[in-house]
Amino acid sequence: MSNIGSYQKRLLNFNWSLAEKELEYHDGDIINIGWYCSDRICLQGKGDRIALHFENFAGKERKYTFNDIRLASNTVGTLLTNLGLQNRDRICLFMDRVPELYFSFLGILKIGAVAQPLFSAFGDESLYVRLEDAQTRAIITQSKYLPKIRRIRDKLPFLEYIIVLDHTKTKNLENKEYAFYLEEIPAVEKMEIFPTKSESPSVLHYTSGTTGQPKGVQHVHYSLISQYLTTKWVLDLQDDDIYWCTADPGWVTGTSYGIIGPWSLGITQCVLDAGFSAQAWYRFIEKYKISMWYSSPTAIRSLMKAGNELAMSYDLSSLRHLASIGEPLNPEAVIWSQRVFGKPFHDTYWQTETGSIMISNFPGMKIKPGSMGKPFPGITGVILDQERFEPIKEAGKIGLIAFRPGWPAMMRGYCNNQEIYKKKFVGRWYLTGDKGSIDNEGYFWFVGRDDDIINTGGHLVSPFEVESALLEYPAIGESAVVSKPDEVNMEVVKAFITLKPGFLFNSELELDIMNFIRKRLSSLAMPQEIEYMDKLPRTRSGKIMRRLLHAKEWGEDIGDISTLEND
Ligand code: 6R9
Repeated sequence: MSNIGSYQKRLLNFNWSLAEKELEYHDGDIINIGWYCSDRICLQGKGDRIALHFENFAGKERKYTFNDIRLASNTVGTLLTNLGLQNRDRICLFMDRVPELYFSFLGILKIGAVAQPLFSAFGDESLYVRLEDAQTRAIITQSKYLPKIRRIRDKLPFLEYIIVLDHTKTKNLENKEYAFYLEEIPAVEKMEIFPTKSESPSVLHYTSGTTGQPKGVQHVHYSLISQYLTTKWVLDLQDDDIYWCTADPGWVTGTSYGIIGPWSLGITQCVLDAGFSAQAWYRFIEKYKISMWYSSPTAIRSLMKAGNELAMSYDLSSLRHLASIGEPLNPEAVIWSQRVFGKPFHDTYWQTETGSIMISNFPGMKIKPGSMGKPFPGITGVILDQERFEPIKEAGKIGLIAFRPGWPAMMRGYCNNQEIYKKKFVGRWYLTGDKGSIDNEGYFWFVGRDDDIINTGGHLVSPFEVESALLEYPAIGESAVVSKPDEVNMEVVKAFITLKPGFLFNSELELDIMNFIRKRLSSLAMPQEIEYMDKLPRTRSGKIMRRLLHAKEWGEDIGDISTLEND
């Protein structure tokens, strides 16, 4: 029996107070995610239950009970307080998926500070703009990332603490640097948890914008209400489940459903801190007897590529429920998983901004492969007419995917960017920036984004950011960035460039530019192909016509080009 039972019945008289009741929260109470994910579970008598099975790329294993994570997050919290950090300070987590990342996340929340998780794969520039924008006061990292931080810290006047959490003897510490080795610090049994309230800031996630720099999406502690209930009803986590969310906490999926959801329910989860390989993933499922698996379409397509035989050579019979997030889940992937695992992947749809799952295929619901499913109870989702912003009644007609604001995990603003935040709302609706349609049975179908953002393997990349970085390369005159089709990642980054006089385009230069972007931004933002042009197509008003380049890559009709500049 699934947790949600009947979706239809849950829709009737739905109220979020149901989750509040289960979490014993009353309006106006203290609510602290760090406490809910550790102390409360221990108070329920589950302190000895495994909270985290961890394994790294070298096969090193660790396991931690809920009591262990309670103590470790107390220890980090106390350490931060002793250094002089306090509530509302922004503290960046810049680490691989090591246990210290998870403890620190809870520890930061316990002192009422704001956790700002960033991918450790980010290059100098990507890291710098996010720390600068958030006026981040401290960064928690691993010794291997110190050189990266040292290169940019002089440009970051607000950054007062660089905390290395994996070394006792990091040699030659410099100004503002502190090193600790958690295993050697006496565990802190009791700490005063900061009395955060529902609207106190909790997590700050950066997401790519269409223009300008990435935007910091601010969440609050009350998000727990949505994250708890969606984890229970959509991911269907049950007491004896072993859960694996493959997402990195640098991405919202890795916090909402890779920390907060499962741990607020007291569920055992597994973390594999290693790059993708089909063998390693199947072995991991087999070894830990994973029963609930939350992954992404790109990973699923990569597994499909690795072949059925490989999947069949492992004992994957522990798998009970599968779900997917981040990009369109193609129907073939759903059908394939049914064939190979005996279970379909259940697509879910949401965003950094929404904080929790908005649309999904619920356990027990008829799955239409290719559809995202139906809105979570309490969520009003519509398709709006693109001109009048009125809900479209007609089944199958394409428009903008929008929601009625008011669910607990909705973002509370973009950091330093109230203007762009306001633009996300029209009338009574929050605009997702995605296009889709609803069929005659109320299922939502994704069509595409309503902007230029590139979704490569589930990661959003802003063409603007890549174009700006390209212009910093000495030989490049102009740049335009679009997506191009890709079998596994659905789309990848492609750059068109012109060169300054005196430079010649060849494969050596192309490789050097690629490396330049990988180091400055990240491997995800790195163009997979760079095409040289004498001149970029522009509108009469001088804007680069990305639309034209995009159509060329996707073999689409180029549409109206009447504004294209003539020679
Ligand atoms: C959680 C997360 C959000 C954007 C979203 C949409 C795309 C997410 C999808 C999907 C098709 C799905 N997206 N889920 N597209 N089908 N099931 O992914 O957050 O990184 O902010 O991305 O991803 O375009 O607007 P985020």
